[in-house]
Order: sequence, then C-alpha cells, then structure tokens
Amino acid sequence: MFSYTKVLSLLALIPSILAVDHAVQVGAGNALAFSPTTIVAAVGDTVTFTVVSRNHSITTTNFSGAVCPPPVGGVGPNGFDSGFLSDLDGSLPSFTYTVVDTAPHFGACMQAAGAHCRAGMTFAINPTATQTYAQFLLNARAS
Ligand SMILES: *[C@@H]1O[C@H](CO)[C@@H](O)[C@H](O)[C@H]1NC(C)=O
Ligand SMILES: *[C@@H]1O[C@H](CO)[C@@H](O)[C@H](O)[C@H]1NC(C)=O
Ligand SMILES: [Cu+2]
Repeated sequence: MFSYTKVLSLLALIPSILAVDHAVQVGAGNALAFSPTTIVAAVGDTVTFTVVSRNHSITTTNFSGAVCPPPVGGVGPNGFDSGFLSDLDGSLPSFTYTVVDTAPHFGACMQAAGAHCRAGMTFAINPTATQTYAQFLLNARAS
C-alpha cells in the first residue's frame, strides 16, 4: 500500500545517510600535528577531531598574516574553537564540527602561545587552488 507519509519520512533520512564523518587525530604519536592535515568535506558532513595526546585546541585562524596563535573563538565567518582539550588523563576528548559552508577553513592549535601552531600543528578544511594547505603551513611557520 502506497504511503505518502512513509515516502516523506524516507526522503528525510537521505541527508543523514549521505553525510560523512571525517575523523581527524590530534597529536597522534605524541606529535604536534593533525592527521590528516587536509579534509575535503561537503556541507552537512561532520569532522570529528579526537585529541590522542597532550593538551591541544582545534581553532580556526587566518590563512595568512597573523596565523599563530589562533584567537579564542576562532576566525570566522563560520569559524570554530574547541577550547583546550586535554588527553593528559587519557580521556581522548573529541570535538565535532558540522560543515555549514563550502568556504575554506584553516585551523591550528592555540597551545603554548602559538608555539604548536608555528611548529606546524595546522589543518585545512576545503582548501582551494589559490589557498592551499601547503601555503597555509608556510604562513603558519612564518607567523
Ligand atoms: C591545557 O592547556 C591550557 C592552556 O595552556 C591550560 O590552561 C589548561 O590548564 C591545560 N589543561 C590541563 C588539564 O593541563
Ligand atoms: C586576521 O587577519 C585580519 C585581516 O588581516 C586581521 O584584521 C585580524 O586581526 C587577524 N586575526 C587575528 C586573530 O590575528
Ligand atoms: Cu597543540
């Protein structure tokens, strides 16, 4: 029996079925690094950052110029900031960002007054041909 309500409820499920979660490890191998460093994600996808060592933040910042440290609250529009998340107690804290636009977002760790960021603890969500992750990393190291 055709059920209009059932079709509608099935259609409503489609975005959640197609949305992807991108897992990013923060501090794997005790390194000052995000892995992977580049995430290509669609609107509606989530990015789950899990801190697996030390005490770090996941915070958006400028592509160039004043990159490190990223500011509290992150650089927007649609920026984000996890605040400090410590795995010093082995709790593997995580932070999930839901992608709300197709713009590039560049991020870093704000720990140690920007020292982690300048050491290369950086990542990019949807970098572009003109704003590449490689250039952002150079900008961070020089900032
Ligand atoms: C994490 O780092 C921040 C900033 O340095 C600090 O304020 C906080 O106390 C640290 N957390 C732990 C559990 O060490
Ligand atoms: C990011 O860059 C803008 C434009 O150059 C600047 O006004 C702003 O202060 C920078 N943000 C931070 C947190 O440094
Ligand atoms: Cu860090």
